[in-house]
Amino acid sequence: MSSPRFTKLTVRAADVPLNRPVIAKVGSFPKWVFICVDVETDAGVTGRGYIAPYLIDYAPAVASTIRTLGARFLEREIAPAAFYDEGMKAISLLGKSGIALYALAALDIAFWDAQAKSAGKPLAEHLGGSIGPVPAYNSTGLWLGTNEGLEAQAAELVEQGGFSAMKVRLGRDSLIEDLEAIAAIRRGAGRPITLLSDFNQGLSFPAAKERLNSLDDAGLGWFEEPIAYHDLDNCAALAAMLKTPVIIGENFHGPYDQQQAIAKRACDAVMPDLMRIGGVTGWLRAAALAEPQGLPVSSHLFTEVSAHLMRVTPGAQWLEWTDWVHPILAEPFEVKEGAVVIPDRPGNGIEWNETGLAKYEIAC
Ligand code: SMN
Ligand code: MG
Repeated sequence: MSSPRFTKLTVRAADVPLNRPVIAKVGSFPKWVFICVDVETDAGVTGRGYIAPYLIDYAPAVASTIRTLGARFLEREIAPAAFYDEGMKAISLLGKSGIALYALAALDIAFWDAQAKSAGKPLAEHLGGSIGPVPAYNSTGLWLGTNEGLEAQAAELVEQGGFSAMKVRLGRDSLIEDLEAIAAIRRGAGRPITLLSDFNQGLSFPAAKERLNSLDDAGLGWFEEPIAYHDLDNCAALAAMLKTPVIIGENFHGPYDQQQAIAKRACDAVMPDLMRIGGVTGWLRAAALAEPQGLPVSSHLFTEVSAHLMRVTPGAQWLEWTDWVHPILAEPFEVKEGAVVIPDRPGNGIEWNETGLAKYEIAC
């Protein structure tokens, strides 16, 4: 059976309001910008995917790069892994990272969806796995700012899908504030939860040594990105010093960045980001690099496609869950007892809610 032929590319952008605005060391965001890709084929299926490049002002640049890169694959039989390698060569003079890599990832996600759809299988099955529950943590709140209201918010986050895990952003102005935030969340949750923490690179190395040492007995599930992500030597020093696992990875641009972190023993666990790691193909290669080290792998954003990938990832740990894309999805994935349910339909499960997409669409 031949693969479907890629006949038409559509790229759209949407700026979707968030229920709880993001307030983190990397920035504050009342809305989240999505770039949505449709890959039409001659087989009657359309591959879909989205990326989210944070900065709305750059949405046109990202969309234009997707269109330029996508044009080289038009009229060809879809072969995602081969297209990924060819795409990497094509962007190498721009650098195999940043916007060029995001564009490749966006196409790769949609190509895999088209191929899985034409095979009639959910992506997880197409990749050799099975569909089933994916343990997830609620990442839609507990941002920086005042600690007031954290207790009530934690109660809401547990309620929202039976979650037993959530993530707090730490590195507040003082240790006391971090400790108070943790206590408020545990009170609000009302039952034992796994509480993960994210510093979003907000600490200097000396400050991280002090702060993380003081938080090491707080029972947190992990310390995420305590210091600048590229400072692998000092990440390694922190990982060696602390009992709580140190996790990095949302800023790996492609699998080789992850390989460098592994070689430096910079972390105890990794969390590739579907967009920055290079889409489905990039993820699979990163997962293969983590396995021989026995490193747990968690996901960063992009709940739907990451859920499929976690089903074929050795050492899969926590799926990051947000509902940010829901207003533009036809059928958001369900969450039951704190696990994401992968829908039993062909492909990655992403179809657009065209009304929602039209409502939030912006020029790109
Ligand atoms: C994060 C995600 C999205 C916006 C800001 C911060 C965070 C995470 O690093 O890991 O969820
Ligand atoms: Mg993070």
